[in-house]
Amino acid sequence: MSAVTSQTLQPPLDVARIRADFPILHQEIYGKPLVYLDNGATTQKPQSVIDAVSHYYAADNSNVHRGVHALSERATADYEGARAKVRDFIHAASEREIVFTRGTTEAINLVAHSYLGPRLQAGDEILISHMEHHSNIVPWQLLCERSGAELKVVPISDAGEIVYEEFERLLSPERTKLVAVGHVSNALGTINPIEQIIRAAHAHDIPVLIDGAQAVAHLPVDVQALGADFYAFSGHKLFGPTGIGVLYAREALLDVMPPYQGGGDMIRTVSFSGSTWNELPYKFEAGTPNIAGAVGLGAAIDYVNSLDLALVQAYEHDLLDYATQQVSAIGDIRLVGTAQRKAGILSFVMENAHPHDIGTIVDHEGVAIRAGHHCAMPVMERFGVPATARASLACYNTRDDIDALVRALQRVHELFG
Ligand code: C6P
Repeated sequence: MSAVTSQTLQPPLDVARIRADFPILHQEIYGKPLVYLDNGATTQKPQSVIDAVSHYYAADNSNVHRGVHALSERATADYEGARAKVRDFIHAASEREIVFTRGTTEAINLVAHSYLGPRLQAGDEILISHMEHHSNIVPWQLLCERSGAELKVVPISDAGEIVYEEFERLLSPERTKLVAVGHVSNALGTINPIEQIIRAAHAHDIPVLIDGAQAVAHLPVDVQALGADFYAFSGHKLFGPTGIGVLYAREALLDVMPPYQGGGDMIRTVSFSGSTWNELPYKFEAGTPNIAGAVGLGAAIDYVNSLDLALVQAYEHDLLDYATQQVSAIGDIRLVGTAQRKAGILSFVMENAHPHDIGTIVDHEGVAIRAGHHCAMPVMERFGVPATARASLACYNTRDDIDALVRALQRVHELFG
């Protein structure tokens, strides 16, 4: 009998075809072919997303949920169609659980303001990890300042993994009111054991927010299978436009949360004696929303669905292994973030070159990476560095891209080494 499984029979990712879908990739920077390795900051957009946004403005532009005319009906159908795509993409139970926001940051602030804010008292605790992005730290700090609650931080190991025993120790059945952790760390690439974290928190009825900003373009996400109470992500890191993002929240939670902002569309009735709120999810979408952004996000989800995220994940895993090997072989490089389970992020420092110098020199070789603290200053402090250089992968990157990065880093090594 053949040992070949249906898995091994799957065609590999057709990266040449994927690259052809992204017009921006086909250009030169300083006379060198562009190698885009800054996907953690934002991903590039396929032609289908650019076309969807352009078609929306050229053919359907109008306001949503308001007009009785044909254009408004079309715009509303486009906008709500995008919501249905998001629901299916993350396997939410209902469109009522999909709130459009400006991005991950606003989604987390919405939870801080409308869910946790009204519940938090002095003596309560919010539990996060040491590897969070500032968007999953500062909203909680602001709440703690106002309420007298305390922010508790789970330490991370030298490899950049959550110290799980410490998480269990810090999770207090009496005091912890929310656990908020990233699915994938933007500074280290670590994939956190969120299934285990959610199970442990739920054993004490503690809700969990997952910051999925760095996950959704790289791993399949099923919010119901995970049991996540809140899951936040940004469209622009998922091949969609900037200025649009999603807060997924369980309907039972959204039901009891007060509105985040007041204005048009979030009300049912308004009078000077008091107002009443629209049904879910509109209660949380005050004012004219980013309709074109939602349309673009819907097209981005169609695009990702056409690829198969499980294949993408396997491909990027292989590319990360290759990049890790090749980059570590360069003399004075130290990797920051060496977790067992990682997504396509390679953060590193060089003995003699500041990350900003690394970023500038490789840019002149056509290679775009990010250098800085990556909005994760506590991670930098934990690893004793002011900043790192970071190459972050997407499904359109190739081994040739990694080879170009390595050549550019060798140039840095020659100059500073
Ligand atoms: N990280 C990076 O280069 P917004 O800005 O709202 O779309 O996403 C914020 C955010 C939240 N959580 C994580 C884990 C993130 O990585 C980001 C954005 C970018 O790493 C810009 S700092």
